[in-house]
Amino acid sequence: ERSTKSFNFGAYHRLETIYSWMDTLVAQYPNLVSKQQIGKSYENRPMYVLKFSTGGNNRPAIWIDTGIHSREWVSQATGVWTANKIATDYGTDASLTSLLNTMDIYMLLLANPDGYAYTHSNDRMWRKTRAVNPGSSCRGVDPNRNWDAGFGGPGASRNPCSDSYHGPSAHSAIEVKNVVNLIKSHGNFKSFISVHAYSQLLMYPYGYTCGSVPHKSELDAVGRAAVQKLTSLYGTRYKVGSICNIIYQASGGSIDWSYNMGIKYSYAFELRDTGRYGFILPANQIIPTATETWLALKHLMEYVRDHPY
Ligand code: PAY
Ligand code: ZN
Repeated sequence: ERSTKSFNFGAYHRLETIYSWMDTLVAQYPNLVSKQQIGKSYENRPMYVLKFSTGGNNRPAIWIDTGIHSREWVSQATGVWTANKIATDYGTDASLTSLLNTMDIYMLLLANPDGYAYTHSNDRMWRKTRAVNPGSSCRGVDPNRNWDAGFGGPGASRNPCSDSYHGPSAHSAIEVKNVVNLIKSHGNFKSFISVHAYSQLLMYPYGYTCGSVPHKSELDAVGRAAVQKLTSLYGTRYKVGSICNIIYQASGGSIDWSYNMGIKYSYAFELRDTGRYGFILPANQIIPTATETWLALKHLMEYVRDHPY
């Protein structure tokens, strides 16, 4: 087996390579990291979460998913780097250590495994799942239009051929349903963070309406402080706001669902860049992207740790 030391975090990898790297990480940090299968994808690929935990029983937890849209490769790559960062910094970074002494972190690195495999094998620009849509020759559901939050409303398409096809019903996508089941059965998530690319945004709910969430001022202030940390490293500029207000109206999104489930600290990142390379971000930007994003993630997680509810 390859050791994590020889793994190249500055490259994009295929699903099999990421899955085997996850096993290496678990083997290297058995007292901190474990792997849990949350179900299978439409095409029967296993879906795994990495759980970072120092013990306790169902501690308050932070959720981070990457790669819900398969073509947003810097998202999955940032997830891999971040998982490694959490494992290596535990015990040396005092703040992360204190966080993990009271909370757990769950990471779903490949939230859309079939789509990810397809971006390597057939179509680099594939976004959706690979579900067959009865009555249509077009495949795939947009897994970020399929959540039970304003489902089927504005900013989602009922056309199976659209990249923002919402699917036949909320949580019809097995990949979404698997996450919903885990979050509900766990019941103690305090933060839900979904990582996309690109546009350089840190967003909070809602997407399905431009109306404000009850905690808008807090979410906005925390988001701004997190982005300030991010920008401090290389000057990368981010905007902060609600999905509907800073990108577009989009219904059935994951963080709207998590927020309405009572997970107050629900955020979505849009990582680099602002469109020069877009989804085809050069691999030499993976580590800088992940490193700056980590500063924002850490700020959010520390805030969550220090503001129990
Ligand atoms: O939750 O991030 C969200 C909602 C907004 C994203 C979405 O459409 O689901 C924005 C797009 C994304 O990351 O999927 C932005 C990218 C650049 C796109 O495909 O348009
Ligand atoms: Zn996306």
